Amino acid sequence: MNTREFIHALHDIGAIRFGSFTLRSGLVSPFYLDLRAAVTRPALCRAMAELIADRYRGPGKPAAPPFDAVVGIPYTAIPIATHLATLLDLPMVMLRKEAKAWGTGGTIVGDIALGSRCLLVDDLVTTGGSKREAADALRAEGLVAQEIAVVVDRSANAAAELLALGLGLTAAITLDQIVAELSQTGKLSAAQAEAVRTFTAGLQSGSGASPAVGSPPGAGPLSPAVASPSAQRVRAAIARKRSNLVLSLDIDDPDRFFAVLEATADHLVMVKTHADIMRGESTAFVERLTETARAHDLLLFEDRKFADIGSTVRKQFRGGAGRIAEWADLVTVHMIAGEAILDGLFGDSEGLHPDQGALLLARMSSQGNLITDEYTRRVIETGARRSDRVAGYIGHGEDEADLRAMRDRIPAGQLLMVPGVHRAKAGDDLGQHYLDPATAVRAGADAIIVGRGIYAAADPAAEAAWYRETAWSAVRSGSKEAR
Ligand code: S5P
Repeated sequence: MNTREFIHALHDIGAIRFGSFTLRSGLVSPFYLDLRAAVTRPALCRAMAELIADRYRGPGKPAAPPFDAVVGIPYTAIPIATHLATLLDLPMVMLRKEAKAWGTGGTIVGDIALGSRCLLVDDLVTTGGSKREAADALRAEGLVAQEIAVVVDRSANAAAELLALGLGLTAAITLDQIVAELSQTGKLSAAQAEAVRTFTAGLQSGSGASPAVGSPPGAGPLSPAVASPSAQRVRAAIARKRSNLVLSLDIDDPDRFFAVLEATADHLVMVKTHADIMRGESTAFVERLTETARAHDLLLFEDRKFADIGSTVRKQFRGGAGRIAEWADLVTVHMIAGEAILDGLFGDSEGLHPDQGALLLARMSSQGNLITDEYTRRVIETGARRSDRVAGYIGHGEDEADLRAMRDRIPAGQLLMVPGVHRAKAGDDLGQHYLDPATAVRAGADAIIVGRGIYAAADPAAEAAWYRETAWSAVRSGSKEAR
């Protein structure tokens, strides 16, 4: 069952309903979501486990998921976690709601070694609060809460909130996807869809039933939150690897490229390529690249900067020697040709991974570039609407305040990735303008992109370690301030 079929199946059995529902908190919600009826149906229960498992297996993913065990949170998620554990071939344990006062005590049901890295599984995430408690309970048992997987993310901002605590969040589907799919097929009116969006945005700003969910460092109140599966995947990877460093490996010799990548990979969340500069045979390069990415749990980001009409970019993305669609988790896109470029790239999802996404160039680091404030605003406006495939934006600024002002325009749920980062802020002789890594992160960058600062250094591994540590500690201090 694919994502679309799954959404319709949930709707058909009444697991997702629209109307007016009074919640336990007294607040009136325009939708109702309850997966209890879904887990009792074998096909749906299997589909939920498979949709989650797909986030951890398949092309470009590590051969073995980076966990030692799957942990189900009672009650609805237990059957889902059981299926999932079988699919991922991992042991499964359960986390009791209340600690047992008799026998050997404890909250864990099952046999699991101390220090095991756990994937916590639940049916829904709304604010992230109960997930935080579950992670604390696991830690109290001497286990490592590595990541949380849910079937539906109906939150406005739980992923960012959990990430600030070092926890990745992966969702099989988001509320936004449900709304988009049911709207497109006429099962949801435009007014109902708008009511759902307004309601979740209200939860985000703290005006709703739940406690204020809080914003990630730098996310301002100007744009309502959106949900983006590809951004979530990046956030989960950042939490897993404890790194928000992207290496821009603009080296054209394959042997040197892989030597630097192998030496630095464990410090990186992602490697950014310009595959078209690589010498030699592209199939061999891509094979080696995907193998290395799998071995080191790296995401692949092809900085292709698509900029043409929809029909041309579709061919550039899917075909040619590069076959970018087959391996890149993220690609860059210039929106100069208009929104149809996103339809060209992602409109036909056949063969694409559900989490493959785009980063839109909203601002550039090069001096004299022609991007205006109005252009940046419209890029973000479009990207927010298309958050099903837009993970976020490439941005830059003159200084911290300038970059933060841009960050404040980006909806929570999407990413700001900042290139043009170097510890010596000098720039180059071809118009590149640099920010230093801590400044970029303090201003709200979710990840920094560093090229020559690392690969042109005498010791790229040591330099990557420095950039990683500098950017990561800026995240930590930023999230403490935000709380
Ligand atoms: O505005 C931009 C956008 C991008 S994607 N400025 C940039 O520099 N980039 C890319 O980031 C650029 O294409 C290059 O691959 C990298 C910066 O490299 P560095 O060596 O200057 O760090």
